[in-house]
Amino acid sequence: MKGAGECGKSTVVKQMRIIYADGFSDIERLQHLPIIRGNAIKSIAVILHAMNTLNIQFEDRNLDPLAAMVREFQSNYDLTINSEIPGHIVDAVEKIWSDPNLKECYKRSNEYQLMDNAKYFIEKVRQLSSMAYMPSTQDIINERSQTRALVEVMIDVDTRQHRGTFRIIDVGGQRSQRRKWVHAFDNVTAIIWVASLADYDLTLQEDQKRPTNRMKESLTLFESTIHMPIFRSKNIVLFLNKTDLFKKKIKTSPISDHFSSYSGGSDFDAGCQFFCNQFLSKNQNERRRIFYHFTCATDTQALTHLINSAVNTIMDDVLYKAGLA
Ligand SMILES: Nc1nc2c(ncn2[C@@H]2O[C@H](COP(=O)(O)OP(=O)(O)OP(=O)(O)O)[C@@H](O)[C@H]2O)c(=O)[nH]1
Ligand SMILES: [Mg+2]
Repeated sequence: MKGAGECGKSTVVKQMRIIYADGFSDIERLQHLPIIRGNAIKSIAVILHAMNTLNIQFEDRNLDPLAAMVREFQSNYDLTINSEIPGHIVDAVEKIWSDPNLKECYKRSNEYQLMDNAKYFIEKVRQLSSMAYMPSTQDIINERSQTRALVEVMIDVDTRQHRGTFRIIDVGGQRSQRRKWVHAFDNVTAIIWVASLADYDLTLQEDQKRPTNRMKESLTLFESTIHMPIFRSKNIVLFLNKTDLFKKKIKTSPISDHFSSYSGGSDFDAGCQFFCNQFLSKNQNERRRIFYHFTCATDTQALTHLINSAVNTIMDDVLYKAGLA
């Protein structure tokens, strides 16, 4: 699994566990609870911070002290010690979230760094804070937790066409993590490259001083990685991900503002194809094959078919190269 930060690699791996293995045990679900609660609190705190930097004030100025209290709580929130969210913080988050000016600030989230599923977690904050809360599968799929090590997962897959054990290596995509990549990929069968379509109007989190467009960084990273000697002849399965977010944002954030050669307006298919071609055109090795899919990695049902198809492609190729097909 490769791709830039936050594009959805770990989410795809979680989905493979749901599709082919048993998903998550209760013990595992509870281990995710502090992260999930932290996502809710962090999301609202990030929007509050953005209100300051974008110079937006609450419509209801009585919310100012509540906002200060929530930000203070978040800055001391240590998910390794105590992940509970007290009732007065939950009340404050709900009141703040109902302010129309805060919602305006939320809509401008491409101007700052907000996790994709912020709304999902903020709107669930009361449920999440209950003592006996057991995270759902969808909570775990929607959660944001940066990968900071090489994570190896073994999954027995069965697509009806093929059966076998897959060793999947999930890497962190942020800049600081990328030097670890080469060591882990000495002998891989294929690369599953994940890219977020929703990145086209976002800037890179790691690069606050010199804003770099995330999609452009993802394309450059793709080009340089696939031409590294150890990957030069590997086939690639390309997941162009976050189609749900892409579909929404192209209506209000024109692609051509960020990619001047694009002329397809707000048409979803034209946008998808444009970015797909951008990736395909980076490949200099004509004998290498790139199989692409447009995905929404948080939608298990829609992803099942695409993952089956990707796994079949990889297995067909293994058998072909071994002379067995
Ligand atoms: N709405 C939506 N959210 C998605 C989609 N794919 C991933 N996400 C969310 O995007 C966030 C980042 O996903 P991750 O799987 O952690 O990304 P990653 O590529 O592993 O990130 P790093 O580990 O930092 O490299 C998570 O909150 C996911 O739930 C998608 O297709 N749609
Ligand atoms: Mg990850």
